[in-house]
Amino acid sequence: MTDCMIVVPTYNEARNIGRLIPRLLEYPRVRVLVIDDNSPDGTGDIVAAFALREPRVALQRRPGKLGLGSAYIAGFRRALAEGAEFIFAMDADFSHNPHYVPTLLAMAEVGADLVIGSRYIPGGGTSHWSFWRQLVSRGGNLYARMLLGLPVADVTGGFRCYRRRVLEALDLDRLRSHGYAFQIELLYRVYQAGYSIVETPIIFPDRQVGSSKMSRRIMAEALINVWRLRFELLAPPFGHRAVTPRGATRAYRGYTPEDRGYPEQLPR
Ligand SMILES: Nc1nc2c(ncn2[C@@H]2O[C@H](COP(=O)(O)OP(=O)(O)OP(=O)(O)O)[C@@H](O)[C@H]2O)c(=O)[nH]1
Ligand SMILES: [Mg+2]
Repeated sequence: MTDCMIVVPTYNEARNIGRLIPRLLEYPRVRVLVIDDNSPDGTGDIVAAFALREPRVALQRRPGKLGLGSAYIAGFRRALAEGAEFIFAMDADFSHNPHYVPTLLAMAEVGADLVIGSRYIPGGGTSHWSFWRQLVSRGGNLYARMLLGLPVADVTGGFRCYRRRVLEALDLDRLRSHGYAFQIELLYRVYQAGYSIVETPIIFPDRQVGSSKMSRRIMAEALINVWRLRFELLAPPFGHRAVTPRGATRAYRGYTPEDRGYPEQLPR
């Protein structure tokens, strides 16, 4: 019974993906879906060769680097369409150790709607990280957690297992973020919708080979989008288009109390 789909987004992971896939296939319940953004280093071709001989491996190629968030959304949609019950998100660079897959799965099976592989609960941690990297990660986590009131220690961690019903219930098209902010935004939506979230400790080593795609832009996006989430400016629940006086259409970013389903006259 292959009811678990592990979605792995890749961009230039040729030196990792060929080792990661066989490692994941050691778990008989697992299927692997790689979302590759036309990596110049040939990652897609390596995955295509696996997919030819192993039905539990699938590749979705996209025309160019379209960002991590949209890669996850594409992967989640396909995992849902293919009937997966447990849908994992995982990096290709071995920072997410395949060793933890059965633990995350077991916790989802006993009832958690979202299981997060967490660096910031007892037993978890990072290794071989520079001081600067630790500061950015811990600071970013604290910032997002406090602003959004999330009762989760690792809000940016990307090693997760979602139960099918969670991803089915959320409107994935409304997610607006691309990098780290994507993990925060999705977590916040899961939390707002009232699903159960649990964390399990993981040790997160720095990538051994290949290069990081983290950039100042990704960090800035996370800083800003947390505020946008806080004030519901990212994707208003009932955002609609309004016609400007000149007749051109523009996206309407704000929303009225009625849009949110409140009575017209709010009690004073
Ligand atoms: N499809 C796709 N995958 C991406 C994109 N950007 C990053 N990835 C993949 O997403 C995963 C996480 O990216 P990393 O570069 O490891 O980012 P990180 O883990 O935050 O940073 P490091 O810890 O420095 O490695 C890796 O598997 C990347 O190959 C993208 O634009 N499209
Ligand atoms: Mg990484």
